Amino acid sequence: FKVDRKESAPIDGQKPGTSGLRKKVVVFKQPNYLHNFVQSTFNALATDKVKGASIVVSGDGRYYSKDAIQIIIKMAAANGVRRVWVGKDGLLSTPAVSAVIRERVGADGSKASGAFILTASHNPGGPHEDFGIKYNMENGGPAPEAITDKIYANTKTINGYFIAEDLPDVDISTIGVTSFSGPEGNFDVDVFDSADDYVKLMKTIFDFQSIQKLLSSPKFSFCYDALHGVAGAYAKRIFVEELGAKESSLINCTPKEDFGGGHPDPNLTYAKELVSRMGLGKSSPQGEVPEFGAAADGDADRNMILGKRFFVTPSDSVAIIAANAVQAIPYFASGLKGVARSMPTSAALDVVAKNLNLKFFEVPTGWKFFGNLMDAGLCSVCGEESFGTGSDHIREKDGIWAVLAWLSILAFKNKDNINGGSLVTVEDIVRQHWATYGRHYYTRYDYENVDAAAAKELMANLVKLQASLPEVNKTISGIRSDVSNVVEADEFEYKDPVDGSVSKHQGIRYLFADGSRLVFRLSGTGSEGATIRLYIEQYEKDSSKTGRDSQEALAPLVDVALKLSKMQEFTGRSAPTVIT
Ligand code: VG1
Ligand code: CO
Repeated sequence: FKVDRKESAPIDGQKPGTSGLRKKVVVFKQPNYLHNFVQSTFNALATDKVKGASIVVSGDGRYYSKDAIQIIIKMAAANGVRRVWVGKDGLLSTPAVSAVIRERVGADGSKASGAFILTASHNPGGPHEDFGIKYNMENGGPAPEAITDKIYANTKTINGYFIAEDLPDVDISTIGVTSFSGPEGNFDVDVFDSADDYVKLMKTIFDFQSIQKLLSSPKFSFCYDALHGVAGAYAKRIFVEELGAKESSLINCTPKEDFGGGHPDPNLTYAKELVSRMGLGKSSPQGEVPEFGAAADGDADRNMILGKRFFVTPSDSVAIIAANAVQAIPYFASGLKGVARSMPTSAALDVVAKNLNLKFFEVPTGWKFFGNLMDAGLCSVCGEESFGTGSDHIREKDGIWAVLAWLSILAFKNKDNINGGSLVTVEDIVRQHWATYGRHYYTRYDYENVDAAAAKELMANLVKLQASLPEVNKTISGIRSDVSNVVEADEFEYKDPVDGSVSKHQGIRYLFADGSRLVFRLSGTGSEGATIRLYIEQYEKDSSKTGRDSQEALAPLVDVALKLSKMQEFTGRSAPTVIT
């Protein structure tokens, strides 16, 4: 092939958000749009991470992925990349990409220096929905802000890109290596099995035999919903082939370009089929309710964990995994290096860290902040309230890992009664945890696609209010007499303890005397308008009061949050789009 240089010019709005660049497919299909972003990324990387390097290109299989992969292959060739690794059919979950970067060794001993991940995660897919792209580094984690800032700056000055236009499209549905020769030597496209490397890694972390025993016990039943995302490509291999679950345990496990028209977000609103099977829906479920249920998002880095008629909040989930990891998961047998959560995530993990005397970190929203801690050996288990849980086995959150972690804990708690005695259930484990550590009642209200200017004003007003806490407390006591006082309020700022970098404006916090918290943030992953997230949390230590309904327990605080922020006045919304 030969290398062509194409003239181009900057296109507005290519600033990567919390997790890469996410826009409508029609935006990505504009001439040069994807090309500009890819070239800007190559230009932001050190030369040796591009020239002669091996890079991974794959994603959750959403609409436009196949076209994008061919474009990126041609641009990689023209930019002097030595090989491109592609998961079969262009499919690799986000955690699998991270695992491939860290673990996979090519036939000739090559290792990947980074990856383009093609996903808009939990956003819907299809011709009128979202596409996305992000770059992950050599450690397997999302590019840090220093790099994403550089990419963005490059998109504002770009005047051309390199592409090998005469390179034929590569068949990515067949495993094998295709070689081409170009002006600077050979260029290979290596199509490989999407699951092999990931499955191998999971087997080094968990005790598959004990999980298999649990899954095959007649007392246990299981349901996994991939919401037609890429998790389906792993669920069949791991849960059915390796661990012996029944095929009928898997629902929506065939990856689809449009996620079957659904919203691939594993929560109580969007994972409808699973929610109803687990006895949590409005109508009564058909047939027996499984003991354990879980779901994933489009790119399989998120997870939702359910018990029989029981929802586990993600904030509780990471705390419970941390509390049980050393006994239940072989990978952690020698102890946890530390634990971390994102700022809006509930403080359930803090209590575990304190009790177990573990290093603890609170970082801004977004997985990229955990990577530095893990690389420095400071953190083993971490999580976010947004259904993200993971560990230092890779540098992304990991949906299937979280399910295997829960199955491991269930297997451990039931190891002596798998044949006789009654099963220790998901609900038992959570209630036991609350009895030991107290409970953090928690809910999140999302206001999606709000007018961007109105959202900004609402946030600015909340910052302004922070100047006078006595005023705020007067307002609050006028709203509810049963809510305690605000003792501190600020905008969250984070100084990375490893590299000293500072991230400002990471969310507005109101901290109450009784440990309750209200947090307001603007989403960084939406593709249209603004999304306001309101996080509400209240701690209950008294074990006789940890069994209340969460929305009921939080009602006074919700009331205060909505009135203090003037949510309806600013946004015109009388109710949130989604409550989790
Ligand atoms: C959201 C979540 C955040 C998560 C991010 C990426 O970001 O709140 O916790 O890390 O999505 O997840 P935001 O800025 O919209 O609140 V994924 O599964 O979209 O890669
Ligand atoms: Co995701």
